[in-house]
Amino acid sequence: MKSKSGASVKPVGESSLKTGAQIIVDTLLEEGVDTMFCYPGGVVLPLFDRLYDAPVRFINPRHEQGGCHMADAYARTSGKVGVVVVTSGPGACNLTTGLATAMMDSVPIVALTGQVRTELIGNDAFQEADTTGITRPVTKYNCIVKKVEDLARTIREGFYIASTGRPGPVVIDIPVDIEVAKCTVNGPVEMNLPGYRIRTKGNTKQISTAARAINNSERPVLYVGGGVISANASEELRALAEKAHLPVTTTLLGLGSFDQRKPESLDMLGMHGSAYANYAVQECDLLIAVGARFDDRVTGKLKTFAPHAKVIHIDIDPSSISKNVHVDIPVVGDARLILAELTREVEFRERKQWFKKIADWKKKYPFSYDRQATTVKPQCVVEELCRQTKSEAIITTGVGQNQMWAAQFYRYIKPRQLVSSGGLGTMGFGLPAAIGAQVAKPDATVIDIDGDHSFNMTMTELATAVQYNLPIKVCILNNGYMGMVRQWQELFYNKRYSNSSLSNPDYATVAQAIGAVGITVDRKEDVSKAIKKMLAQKKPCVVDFRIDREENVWPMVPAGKSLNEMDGLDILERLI
Ligand SMILES: Cc1ncc(C[n+]2csc(CCOP(=O)(O)OP(=O)(O)O)c2C)c(N)n1
Ligand SMILES: [Mg+2]
Repeated sequence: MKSKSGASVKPVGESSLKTGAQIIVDTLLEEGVDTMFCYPGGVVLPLFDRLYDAPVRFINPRHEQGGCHMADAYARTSGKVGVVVVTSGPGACNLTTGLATAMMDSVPIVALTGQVRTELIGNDAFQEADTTGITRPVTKYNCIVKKVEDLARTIREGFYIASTGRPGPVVIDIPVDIEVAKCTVNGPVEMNLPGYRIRTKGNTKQISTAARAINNSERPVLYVGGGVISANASEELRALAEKAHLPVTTTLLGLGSFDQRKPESLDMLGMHGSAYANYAVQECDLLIAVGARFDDRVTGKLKTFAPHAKVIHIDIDPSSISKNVHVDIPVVGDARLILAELTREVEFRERKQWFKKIADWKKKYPFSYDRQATTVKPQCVVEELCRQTKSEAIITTGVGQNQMWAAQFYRYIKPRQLVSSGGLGTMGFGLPAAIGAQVAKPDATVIDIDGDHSFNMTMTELATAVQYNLPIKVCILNNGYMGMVRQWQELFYNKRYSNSSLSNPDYATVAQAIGAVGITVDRKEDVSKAIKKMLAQKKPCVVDFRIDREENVWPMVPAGKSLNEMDGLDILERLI
């Protein structure tokens, strides 16, 4: 293997005396890492010096939070582990939001954080922070390396833990003296992690019980989460849904696991899910949950969730089973293997009445909006994006109404196509996520459908996109409000819009100042042309859509209500 400077890189397996920094680089290469998101600082300089010569792509964000979101989106879109390297103290502290985002959405990341010299730890040394203490609740695993001899093994374990079982972020804290200390390294040995056991193959009896329940069911619903995407099980899901003839609804993170153009698709369920998905869940006699965790945004009031249903739950994480909702038939293991086995045992059933009922709900309550309006409607922007990109783009999002419109009005047809912060709901995720996705998929069209205030949080990363010539597209659905907050204030706080609108810059001008293309759209007639122009850009491009300021997201299950108690259905009915 050759480095940037032409020097050959020894595989770590070859026994020789090396510095800690060299061991880190060699172990990363051994793990197949070719791209990293890194921000420097004093205690990681020995490592940065070694990385200078390494055959890896280096992306420098403008803020460590941005770097972590980039690594996260890189992982979500490529299926590989995202790698981020930052300095101690403020660098590591800036990672926490990114780590929590990845933790909540089960995304594999290995974060290497520099630490002050071992002898200074606990002394309030310059740029010292208790990184393992701070990141413990937001990581799947974390540790500090105290001996250079432990370094290679710890990094290998970090990658293994991040990417196996239910994936998640791992932090490895490395004091600077360990980076310069030397030792002899041996090749990888078999992983031995007492207490970390992963069950991949599902229990055969349980699978047969599940198959019987499916065969006997008259009103089944498949409820699919992001776990199906991380398990690369979309093909197996399609096969099961087709063979047994099952309607499929997904969570926000599950979008893309099942082609939304198929007639069996019920689209997204939950607080802002489709009426037909929510009604179907409330009336089903069998709920087959796969790689999903019964989050409160999905279930609404737990007591009345899917009240007539027997529940099958297929998940890699045993702690998810019966956590929120009682499960009748649990199957723990890898969704890909289990779905394939289950498919062998199920039979086709027509379920005419059930599909007729679903078709009626679909007809009565489709996602809709006022198409006659003279203003720029956000839903119209998303629909037009979908039309012009033929449902093929990778979409990232901010958080709020923009995220829900991106979920409702773009049609996702393949896995790893939507990259959105579901569990933590992190505003500011969209732009750095678009950068990470574009790095992973250089030939893809990557579009960040963002909110104005979400974009405000990390817009500095536009400079990163410009520096690395990443032709990402940003569509700001600019309502001049923290729209989702305003919607709640309108509905539940008597329209008292307390601090939910801050002043915004002129985004097109900001984009141009940073070296990107900037476009402003304030007329409905210009939406289509502007999107066409945006899609033709080779440079990063920001389009500021000045949308209808007080548009709301419908339907809505108010917090604490049952899934079938949706507001806004009358509005949807009127707008068809
Ligand atoms: C970091 C962070 N802070 C606060 C919130 C709470 N929050 C959720 S949605 C929202 C408003 C988002 O505004 P904007 O990005 O403009 O999106 P819109 O709803 O207008 O589409 C806020 C403040 C959050 N999700 N994340
Ligand atoms: Mg907004």
